[in-house]
Amino acid sequence: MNQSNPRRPKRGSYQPKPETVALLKVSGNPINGLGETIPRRASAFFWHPPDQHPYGELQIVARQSSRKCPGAGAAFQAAYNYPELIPVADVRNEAPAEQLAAEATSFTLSHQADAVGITSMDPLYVFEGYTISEPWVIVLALAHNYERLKEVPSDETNGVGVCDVGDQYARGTRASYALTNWIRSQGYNANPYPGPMASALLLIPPAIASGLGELGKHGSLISRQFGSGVRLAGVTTDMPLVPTKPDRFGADEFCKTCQACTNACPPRAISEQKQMVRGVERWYVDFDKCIPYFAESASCGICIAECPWTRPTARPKLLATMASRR
Ligand code: B12
Ligand code: SF4
Ligand code: SF4
Repeated sequence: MNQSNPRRPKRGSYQPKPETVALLKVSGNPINGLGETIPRRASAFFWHPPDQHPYGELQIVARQSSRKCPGAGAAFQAAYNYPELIPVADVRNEAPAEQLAAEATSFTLSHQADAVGITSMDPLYVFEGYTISEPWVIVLALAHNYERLKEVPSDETNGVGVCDVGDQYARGTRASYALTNWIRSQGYNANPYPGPMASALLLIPPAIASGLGELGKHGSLISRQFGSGVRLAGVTTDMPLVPTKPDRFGADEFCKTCQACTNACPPRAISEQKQMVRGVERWYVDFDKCIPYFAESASCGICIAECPWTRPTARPKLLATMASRR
């Protein structure tokens, strides 16, 4: 744990405020399908419209706690500054799928995204109650600035970490809207899913399928290029494309013995063992333990900042170690 960061509670000392606990009216773990053995779509809850799930008031508290940090209001305002979408052009670019995939990738990388993956749509990527008709998902990765991210959690005295979160969401908004409009200009339908709200598309599963990284013990994606310090955005489309391959570089294996995030998480929300969730055995974060601290501490983010893969100086050594073990 980063003991020099005065905003982080010492291990084991965090207790949620009674008014926060009072807003956690039902457990989120059954909603997430913890213990369920049959695959199903994820239920829409946090970061969906606050009147449509049991944590609406807690969501408002979480938003307020991040917006009171210096600079965060403007940073998130930029993330919600959605550009206008153009209509789909009448004339189609009839190039082969390989060429269209290469052009879409190069367009995205030259419009603020740091990495791109492509995968075919799976109904399990779409939240229950939503519909997406396009057969392809393009996932965009937006890297955090490590020096800024490691300042989390933020509060009224220091908003550096949460501002970097807002800034990367804003890049995701600009990049995903630019790509959507480019695809539409080529005569194909496309829709952007940039966040910060959850919207219809679950982002980590298509990101893993398209090779942007592996799932870490802390429940976030770990990328070979950026570690855990990375935001995601999506674009769905009916433009013919070619999928990119999954990337296994040893992150899942490394998590089996590393405890950096479990030790750093103030409410001890990160499970040591994989668990069965909606029919898949995988790493899982206890929602009920995470959410009070998340809501009180400007969206926390300690787990992704403390993950050794996120440190630019550590990443090459970890990659080499894991490659030598395979
Ligand atoms: C709701 C939400 C939250 C909620 C609830 C999360 C939860 N797990 O219950 C709260 C507010 C607690 C939260 C916290 C955080 N979040 Co959040 N969150 C989302 C959001 C909007 C929807 C995800 C969701 O509904 N999860 C609920 C269910 C589905 O969770 P789950 O079953 O445990 O599955 C999780 C993973 O295992 C994976 N997953 C889901 N299905 C499957 C299937 C398979 C086979 C696998 C391998 C993985 C997998 O995705 C889920 C991510 O929560 C996504 C954006 C999006 N549209 O996807 C961002 C997102 C997942 N969050 C993100 C981040 C970074 C965080 C935080 C670190 C906060 C921060 N400051 O950035 C913490 C991490 C703590 C945690 N618990 O995960 C990033 C992750 C980026 C990355 N590197 O992977 C995302 C993608 C936002 C973005 N646009 O970049 N988050
Ligand atoms: S975001 Fe949640 S899981 Fe991650 S360190 Fe904070 S409280 Fe723990
Ligand atoms: S901190 Fe360690 S255990 Fe946690 S996700 Fe990163 S590598 Fe895995």
